[in-house]
Amino acid sequence: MTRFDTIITGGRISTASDTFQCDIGIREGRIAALGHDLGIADETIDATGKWVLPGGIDSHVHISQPSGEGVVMADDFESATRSAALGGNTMVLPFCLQESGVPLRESLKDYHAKAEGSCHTDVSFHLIISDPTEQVLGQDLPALVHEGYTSFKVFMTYEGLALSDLELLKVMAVARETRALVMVHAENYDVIRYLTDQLEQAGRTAPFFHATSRPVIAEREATYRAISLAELSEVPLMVVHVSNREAMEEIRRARQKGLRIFGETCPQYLTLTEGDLEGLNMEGAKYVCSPPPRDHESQQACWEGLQQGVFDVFSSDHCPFRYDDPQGKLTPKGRTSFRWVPNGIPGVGARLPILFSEGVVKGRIDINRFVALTATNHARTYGLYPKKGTIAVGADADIAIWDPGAKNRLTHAMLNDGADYTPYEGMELTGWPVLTMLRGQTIMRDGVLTGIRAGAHVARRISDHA
Ligand code: DUC
Ligand code: ZN
Ligand code: ZN
Repeated sequence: MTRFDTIITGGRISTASDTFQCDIGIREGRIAALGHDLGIADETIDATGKWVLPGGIDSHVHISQPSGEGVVMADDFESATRSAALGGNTMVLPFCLQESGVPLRESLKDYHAKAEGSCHTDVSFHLIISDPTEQVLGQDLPALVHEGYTSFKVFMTYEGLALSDLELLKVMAVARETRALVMVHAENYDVIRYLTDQLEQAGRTAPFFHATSRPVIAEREATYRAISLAELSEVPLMVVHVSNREAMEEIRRARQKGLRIFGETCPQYLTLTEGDLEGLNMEGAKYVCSPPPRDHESQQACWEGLQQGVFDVFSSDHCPFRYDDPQGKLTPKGRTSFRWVPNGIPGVGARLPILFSEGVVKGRIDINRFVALTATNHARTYGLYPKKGTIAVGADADIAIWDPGAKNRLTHAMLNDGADYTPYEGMELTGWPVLTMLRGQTIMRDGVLTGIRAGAHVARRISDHA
């Protein structure tokens, strides 16, 4: 009988489409067999009473990204992927930011150097296009797509990042030519600038007013505009971090017209509201992210979007800054106005346990939808399927074993990222990943990392949507 490196026995396996009971034989990092009585292996893992799922893929995280003068992101590749592994993930997709005046390839080389040898999970970079020069559009992007960087993020807001409609169209033209997938941060820059100025003039500078300065209208309008530009350009589009019903309706309408428009939402839009930004003193800064968390009705809308398919992917938008730190949320400038509070919150470790508990355990989504939203659809969307994102013979043995009955009160210590808080502190959660396996190697067992840093960069194919 053929020998395996590892056999996982007795677990209940779920993919995006099926649930079944069988053993998994793993050889040389891949799933080599699914069946019963698979024979002998160097190691047997008993998963009786547990769910055996594809390892989570978080296709929207920020790691070691330059964040403005005097501000430092809380995670490097080691700490971010450490938290990811603790939370049942086997892959994350961070961004390589094109910095002003720096050739895109040079930035990419820097990110690779930082990631090399540090990662507990696999990684693959998206590109953020902040300056679509002729060199970038004509030379760099086509070559980089060819080399496996098959998705770009563009921003419609933020100084130094926001692209004009003309620039968005130029990037989309390259996407059409190369079949790359465009991801868009959709908020109307001028609306936000106008409201921010007004609020500051009225002395309304506390973190709470971050939410006031970025209303639903600003997100809905930009979502509509981005979709229109994608329609004109005949390219698929991923609208990331969608926070509310009105923006969702734009995506839904586009989909009904047959356009290839896709949506992503994140834990903060299911669990937080703008009320969280109201904390005493600067406490509200812990929840400053964009788009901001909205209200309970928006949370309900986002759940419907996850159930009904408006959203294809559920990502963390992990963008961590320490709270009690002058290089983080308490940067001196941030105390003068919400305008300067570092924008983003941590979530890479919490994403899966939150969706499992609030979604699967509470009956809002089934386990197959959970797998689709947290792994399979990320793999399909970003050119990784079927190597990643499913449990099938031939796929990488990227697996998370879940104890569906484990009860935990979430603390930052359990997540162990580089920040000093979690916005989800104290949530009562049922279900927790007890083992994470990357390409056949156990990287986390019972909340403890094994120390194997076998994570590698994965070049991606063209998106299934392109
Ligand atoms: N957009 C993101 O995608 N992440 C953090 C901040 C932001 O504006
Ligand atoms: Zn964004
Ligand atoms: Zn983000």
